[in-house]
This record gives sequence, C-alpha cells and structure tokens, in this order.
Amino acid sequence: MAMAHERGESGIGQLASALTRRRGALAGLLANRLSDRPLLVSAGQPPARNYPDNTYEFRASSHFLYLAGLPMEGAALLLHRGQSTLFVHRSTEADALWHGETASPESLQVATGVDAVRYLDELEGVTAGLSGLLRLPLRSAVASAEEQVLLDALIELRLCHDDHAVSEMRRAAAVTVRAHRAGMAVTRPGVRVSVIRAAMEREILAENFTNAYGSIVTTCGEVLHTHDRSGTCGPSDLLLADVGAESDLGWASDVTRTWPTGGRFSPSQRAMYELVLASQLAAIAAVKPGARYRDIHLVACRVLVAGLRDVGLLAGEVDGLLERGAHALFFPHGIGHLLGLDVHDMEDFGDRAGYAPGRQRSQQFGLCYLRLDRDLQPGMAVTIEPGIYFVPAILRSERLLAPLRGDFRPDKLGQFADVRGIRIEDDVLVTATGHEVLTAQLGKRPDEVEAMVSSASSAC
Ligand SMILES: [Mn+2]
Repeated sequence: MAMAHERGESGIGQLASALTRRRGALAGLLANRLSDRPLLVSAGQPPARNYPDNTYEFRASSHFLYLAGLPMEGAALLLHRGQSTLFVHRSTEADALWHGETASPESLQVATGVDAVRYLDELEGVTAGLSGLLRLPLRSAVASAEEQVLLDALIELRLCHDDHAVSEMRRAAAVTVRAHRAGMAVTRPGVRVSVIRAAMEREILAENFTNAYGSIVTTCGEVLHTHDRSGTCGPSDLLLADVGAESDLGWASDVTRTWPTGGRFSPSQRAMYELVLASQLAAIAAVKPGARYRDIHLVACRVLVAGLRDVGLLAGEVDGLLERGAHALFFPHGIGHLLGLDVHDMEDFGDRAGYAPGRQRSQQFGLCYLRLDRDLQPGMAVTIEPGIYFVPAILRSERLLAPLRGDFRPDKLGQFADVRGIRIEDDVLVTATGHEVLTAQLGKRPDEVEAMVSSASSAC
C-alpha cells in the first residue's frame, strides 16, 4: 500500500511489532478470562451517502485499527489460539480497473505482522467451524457476559497508549498545531468563517491526514457543537476553532483555540480569556498518575468560580458556589475526555471506558456531561478544555438559577456582551512523573494569540 511505502521499511517494522505486541497482550488477557474464545474484528465498510456506489470516505473501525493497523476496507482479523489471520478482498480485474491494484497478501503480512493473510471469500468457511465466536464491533446493543469481558480487556489495553500510538498522536498534534496557526493567520474582519475553516483543513488535507471530527469554526462559540460556518468575522468578535487532525493510521488530536477577529482582545474579552487560561493551566498542572480526573475538572471549576466572582458575575463564597454548581452556568460541559484512535476514545462502549468501575455520572447539571472519571495512569491521553460561555437559554433558566438564590448577577452580563464563547483545549499525555502537553507548540497566552492573528493583518 502507498502508505506503507511512505513509511519506509523501519516504519513498517515498528508498526508490525507494535501490532504483534497488542494482539499478544489481548490474547494474554482473554486466555485467562475467556478460555480462548475466537475473536473476529471487522474493519467495516464506508457508509453510503445517497446510493450504494457513492460512499463517504472509508474509516476503519478503531478496534480493527488498534489490532490490524491499516485501514483496509471490508477486512477482518481473526484471533484464535495465539494465531492472527487477516482476511482481505480477493482483487478482481474490475477492482483493479476502478480502484487500482491492491496490496499483495505478502506485503500485508509484513506490514501488519499477522501470522497469515487469507481471502474474505474463505472467511465464512473458517468461522463456521469455530464455536463461541466473539465479534467486534458488537452485533447487539447489549453486550453478553462474555462480550463484557472482551470489552473490559480492550479498554484495559487501549486506556494506556504504547510508544507507537504516542508517536502517531504526536504526528496528528503537529499537523493540528499548523492548522490552528493557519486559521489565525487568515483571520481579519470581513473574512468569512468558512475561509478560516478552509485554511485550517488545508493543512490537514495537505498532509494526507483527515479531520478527527467535524470542525467547529465559529463566531458563536457559545453554541458548543455548532456546524454552522456561514458567518463573517466582525471587527471585534471572538473566533472559536475546535479542529483536530487524525493521522493516516487513525490516531486523533483535538485542539481548541479562541482568538480575536480584529487581532486584539477587548478588555472584557481579555479578562474572560485570561480566566479560562488560568483554569486550563491549573487543570493541566494537576494531571499526573493517580490523580482522579473528576478532581481535575473541579480544579478548573474552582478557578472559574473565583474569577467570575471577582468580576461580579457571581457573589458569595467559592465553596458554596461550587457546591451549588454555579460554575456550570458558564462552564456547562466536562473538562475533557480520553483521546486515542477515537477523538472521544472508546466512547462506542458508552461510559464503560470513561468511568472506572463503581463510578457513575453525576445527576448535577454540568457534572453530568463529564465524559471521564478515572484515576489517571501513565500512557493515558486526555484533553483539558475548560471554557466560558454566555448561553442565553442557561442564563435565564429559572430551574438552573434557582439553587443560586441571587448569587448570580445578571445585571453584570452587559459588561461581557462581546464575549460569547471561549474555550482553550490541549492534548495531554500522562507520564510516569506527571504529564506532557502534546500540543504545547501552539501558543495560547493572549499576547501570543494576538501576535499570530495580527501578523496576518500587518502583512496585507
Ligand atoms: Mn475535545
């Protein structure tokens, strides 16, 4: 495959040995717990857009990528009794005509390190003779007891990234950093938001990477997952961009920056930006092995509440405000999530991956959106992404405001009318002694951000 050639022989060897180690580790976990049940992991097919031949771009299932490495359409990996067999399409003349020659079984065996490569038309015959075959993705929404054991083993493995995974995430992070710089560099009043998005995604496409998720690029940062990119930059808006690259082997990055469209933060924008940044830095500083992720969320909330009280939007004691969830009026989501092959890693397993056994989501507004509550371990990758949002529907909700009994000061909102939504997000790897910010190359101090935006303005 073209991708394998680009990586060179040593790159291929590193991938194959990483995959062999992962398959061996999974077999080790399952041998004890599932007495050697066979497992078939499918890559999947691209979904149709409007009719079957017109498909969306193919993206292999993350479990397949974790164990078989390469995005091979329709392929399946069979793991049984310590043996790994990859099943791939038998290429016909018509396939060669429409899609080009496919990689040979020999080259796929070298690239993935599997014990054997066979054709998909043989798969049914092989699996018919196996009893108790487990499949991924799961075929039913409710996992059987054996499937739950399988999911837990995969979660155990995928929670802590190996060196190969980390190097892929570094590649994705580097391209994401370039994308954000490119977005800042084309921003100025009068530029359409879609142009900024195009400048950012250009960097990703030019690397032959893809987006890890649908880009959020907007001057309405308070709409958390808006995909409306129809606006135009005003003279003094804030532009929020949540854009991340995914490497050609499927590993994600996830970064948000917020910058002033005119190249300078207004005093109110700057005050809120500095508050979000202070909360992000405090949360990142708390990332280390053994730290509970929910506590890191609460570190950020505490900084935000204290700052919002200092500017007069909240009144009263910080502890009491935190207890009553005052931060959630302005920071209604969680501090972040797991990051890996999926931008919210393993969220296809629901909270089974994000929440440690025995822990459950809170019912409280704000905390109920926290996607991760585990004790951190070396090798985990998480995002840290606090924000401040002025969401009218929240700030006039009697139900949400009731617990604050007058400690929220709506009369002060007018001072922050030019702040709609601010988020700052970085990708953080937990190390043996603390953490490493994988996206640290992208500046985020207000003066650094202003310089990246205004360098474009002064050049034209
Ligand atoms: Mn994120």
